[in-house]
Amino acid sequence: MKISVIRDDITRQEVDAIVNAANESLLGGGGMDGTIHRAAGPELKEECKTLDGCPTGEARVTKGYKLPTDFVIHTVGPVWKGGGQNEEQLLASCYHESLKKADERKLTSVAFPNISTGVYGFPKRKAAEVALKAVKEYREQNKTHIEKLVFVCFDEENYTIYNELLKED
Ligand code: AR6
Repeated sequence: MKISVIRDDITRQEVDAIVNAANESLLGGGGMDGTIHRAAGPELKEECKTLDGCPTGEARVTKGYKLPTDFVIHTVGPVWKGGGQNEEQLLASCYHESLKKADERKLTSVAFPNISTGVYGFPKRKAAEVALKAVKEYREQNKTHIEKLVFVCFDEENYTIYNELLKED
């Protein structure tokens, strides 16, 4: 599993699955979630309605509809409340659970956004450290089908942080 970083819009990624930073209702929202729903078309929301939501730290899978990706893995990141509410463990769980869902379907390429670092307010550097640690742990502990994992950063700050952390690796 090769880990890389790009600066782009996640809805443009031609991978087997993109991960959506959703909320527990799974019925859409603002930020990237809204962009994904607009790009996928209304059928995505129809399928999401059948899922009955998703608890924070877990993940659910739908088809990608009009997106250039076969699947969307919807995961719900924690809202940052200062760090004492299990936020880091819950964020790590989003990455683990999303990778598990991709592996269950034998997918080979997955694009991740910077979960929780927008509206949910998770400090970006800490979130990037948690994300990288989580995916590397997953890679060490599992026999994965995933060959390509790309972190798609939308804002310059996240892109800079991920480049720094990946260089240190
Ligand atoms: N492609 C990739 N990354 C993006 C895009 C995009 N098109 N648009 C924004 N980002 P956020 P959260 C980055 O707020 O913090 C929604 O309303 C953005 O720069 O989308 O997990 C949901 O329904 C930021 O770094 O997600 C939830 O209610 C990152 O994506 C809530 O927001 C995450 O920003 C989830 O909040």
